[in-house]
Amino acid sequence: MLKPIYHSLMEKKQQGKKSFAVLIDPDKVNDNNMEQLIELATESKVDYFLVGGSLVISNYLDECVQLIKQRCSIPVILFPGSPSQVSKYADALLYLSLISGRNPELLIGQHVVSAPIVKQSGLEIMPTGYMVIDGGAPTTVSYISNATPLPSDKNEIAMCTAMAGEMLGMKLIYMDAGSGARRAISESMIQKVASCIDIPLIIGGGITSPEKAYLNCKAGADVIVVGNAIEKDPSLIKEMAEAVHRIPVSV
Ligand code: 1GP
Repeated sequence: MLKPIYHSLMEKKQQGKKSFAVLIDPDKVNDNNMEQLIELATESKVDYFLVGGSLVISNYLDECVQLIKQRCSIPVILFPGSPSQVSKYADALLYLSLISGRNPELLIGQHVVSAPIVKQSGLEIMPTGYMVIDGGAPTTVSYISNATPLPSDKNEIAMCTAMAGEMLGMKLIYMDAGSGARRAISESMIQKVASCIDIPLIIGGGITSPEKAYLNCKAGADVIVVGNAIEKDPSLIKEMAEAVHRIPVSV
């Protein structure tokens, strides 16, 4: 089966190209601000939309994904916080296993329950080793997951976790300090993890400036995800995308 999004991620990784993804929390948007966001994202050459959240309580997921698909050609990747967040209108789904935690429900339990729905969805499924890194304060993901985040200064644990994830067959590693994290993931941790895996590395959580996005890419991130900062100031999209796309030209 053709896996176009993963293929493009691997191709970009091989070429040293970085991607910028805007995270949309369906609880925090409506048709009006989505239109503006889609326009800005298209102009700024955003690579992906990630849609989802640790706690989605509205019914706006399907509509939100459909609106994006009608208005632009930016691929939509689901980033589900629970098995209920599956929309057949998206392009792909991060099939997340919380490998930094020791909560069996999020390592395999919820996957077993949702497997038939996920399989029937027709979405491109991307097995993803999800690592929550301590971001300096409890975030929704750290609370909801009921799992201890990986300490932010334990680069070796992060490296071994990512390596184990890759050897278990994960196709992506997503290191996340959690939405609105006080402290984003350090470049030294990104660099160490990137140096010991061959699969694409997604970094998110608490990235609020284009400089930080740029430094994360320089350290080895392949995809930068920003949600909160763009919710507060959508005009940041352009600068963030430019900072990420500046690599590899200026390294
Ligand atoms: C959270 O990685 C994402 O899961 C994005 O975080 O909202 O802090 O940008 P922010």
